[in-house]
Amino acid sequence: NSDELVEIQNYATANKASINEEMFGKYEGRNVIFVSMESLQSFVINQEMNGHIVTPFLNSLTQDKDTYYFSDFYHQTGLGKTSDSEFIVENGFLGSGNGAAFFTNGENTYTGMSGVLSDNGYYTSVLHPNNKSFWNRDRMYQSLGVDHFYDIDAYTIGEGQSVGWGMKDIPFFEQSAQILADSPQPFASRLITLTNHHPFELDEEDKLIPEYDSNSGTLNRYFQTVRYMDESLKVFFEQLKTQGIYDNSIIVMYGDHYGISELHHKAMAKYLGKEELTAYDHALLQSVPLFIHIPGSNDGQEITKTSGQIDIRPTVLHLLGISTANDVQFGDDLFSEEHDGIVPFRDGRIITSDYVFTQDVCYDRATGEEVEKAVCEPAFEKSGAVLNYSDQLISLDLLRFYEQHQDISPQTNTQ
Ligand code: GP9
Ligand code: MN
Repeated sequence: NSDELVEIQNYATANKASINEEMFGKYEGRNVIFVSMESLQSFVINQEMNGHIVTPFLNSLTQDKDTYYFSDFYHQTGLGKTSDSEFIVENGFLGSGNGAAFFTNGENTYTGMSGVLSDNGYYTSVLHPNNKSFWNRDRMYQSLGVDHFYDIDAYTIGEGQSVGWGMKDIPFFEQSAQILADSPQPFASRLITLTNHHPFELDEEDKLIPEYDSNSGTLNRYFQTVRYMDESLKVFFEQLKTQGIYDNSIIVMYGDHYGISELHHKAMAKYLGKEELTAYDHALLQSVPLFIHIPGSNDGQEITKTSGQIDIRPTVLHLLGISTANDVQFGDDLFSEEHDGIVPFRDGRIITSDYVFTQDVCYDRATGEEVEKAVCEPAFEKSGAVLNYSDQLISLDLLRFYEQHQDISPQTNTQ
C-alpha cells in the first residue's frame, strides 16, 4: 500500500546527496543525447590489442577539454541486459532481481526521466533499429513517458547496411542525426547501438583491426566490433556538427553491460597478462565507461570516483536545472561532494573505492587480498536497501501512489 512507498521515499530523501551549486542548471535548456554503447567494457579504453588501438575516438574523449570521463563507473544490470540499463538510467533504481522488469512489470506506473523531461518541455525519444516489441520496449516506453520510439521502421536499411542483429551502427548514427535534427528542441533522446553485440560479427569491409588470438573466438572478435562501434561514434559526432545540433547538446555515453562473460576467463586472463582471474577480478571487470561530453564546457577531466548507472539520472537532471528533491530514486549526482561511492550490483556484489565484496568475501581493493568481512560492512546497509527497495517498487507497483503524496510538476513545486 502507499505506506510502503512513504518508507522508501523517506529513505531516498534522507540519503540524497546535496547538489553542486555551480553545476546545477549550468546547461539548462540544452538537448540531451544519451548513447547506450552495446556491450562496451572499460578494459578496452586506452588500451591496445596486439599493437592496435581499440577505441581511438573514445580515447581522445578521455583527454578532451569538453568531456568528463568517469573511469571507475560500473554497470548495475541483471537478467534484463540492455533493458535493465535503460530501466536504471530512467528510474534511478535497479531492475528486478528475477527477470527483466521491462517484461515482468512493463505496465507499472513509473516516474521515468523521460516523463520528467517531457513535463519540463522536452521532446523525448528513443532511437533503436530493432523490432519495437523487443524487450517489450513499445509498452514500457509508454510507462516511462517516452514521447516517441523510432524503431526499425523509422530507418532505411540499404544494401550492406545490416549485420548480425540488425542495422550497422554507422548508417544508424547517420540516419539518427537526421531524425534528431528534425526533432522539436529541446529534445532528450536515447540512442541504442547494436553492432557490438554477441556473437560480435562484422562484414570484411568493417573490420578495421585484426582479431585477437586467444582460445575464445568471442573475445577475439569483440575487439573488432568494439573498434567498429568506436568509429561509428566518431561519425556520429561529425554528423551532429553537420546538422547544427552539436553545440547546444549534452552527450552522455555509457556502456550498457558486460560483453565478455566469465565463461571466457582463460582468454581474458591472457589478454590482461594474468595467470588466472579471481572473483575479485571479475567484479572489477564489470566497469563500463561513462562520458559526459558538454561542448564548450572547457572543464573536461577524468573523474575516478566510484560510481554506477544509477547515478546518471540525478546528474543529468541537475545539469539541466531540474530538481530531484522529491524523486524516489537512489542515485547520487556525480558532481556532488556527497556522492558516496558505494556501487551495489544487482547480484549482491558491491564495489567501492576501498573494497570489493563478492561471493560473500570482502577484498581490499588496492591489494586484492581477502580481508575480514567487517571491512565491507559499511556498504551493506545501502546495498541491501537499494536492492530491496528497488524490488518492492517494481513488484508492488508502488509508484502508482506517488502523485498522491507529492505533486511532481515543477511549476507547482515552486509555490
Ligand atoms: C536488442 C538490443 C540488445 O534490441 O538492445 O539487447 P541485449 O541482448 O544486449 O539485452
Ligand atoms: Mn545490450
